[in-house]
Amino acid sequence: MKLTFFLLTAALAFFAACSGVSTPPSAKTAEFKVWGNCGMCKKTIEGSLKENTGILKADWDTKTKQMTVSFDTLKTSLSDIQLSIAKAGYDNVAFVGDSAAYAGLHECCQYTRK
Ligand SMILES: [Cu+2]
Repeated sequence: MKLTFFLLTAALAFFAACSGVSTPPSAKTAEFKVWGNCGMCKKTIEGSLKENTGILKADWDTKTKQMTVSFDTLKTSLSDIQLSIAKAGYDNVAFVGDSAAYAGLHECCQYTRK
């Protein structure tokens, strides 16, 4: 009886710990290149996704220029994400950055375009 109770409690605790993580089953993580220079670029690139409610996590590496993004595939798509970044003026593997937005970037952020 005691053992059953213990097992049940353990199982419940385990389940609670798992469901506590808010990663939906439809979540997906993708990695792609975004051209940029510095920490300010990082803010702009990651900030361009702020209004996208499907984004779970977004991180752009200033050194490797790799964008790692976790998103809910039911709410957004990889090309939606890449398009938002391009609209902020940043070239990426899928889209060429918006020229007007690029021209408005800080001098140090005007990365060398391909
Ligand atoms: Cu910059």
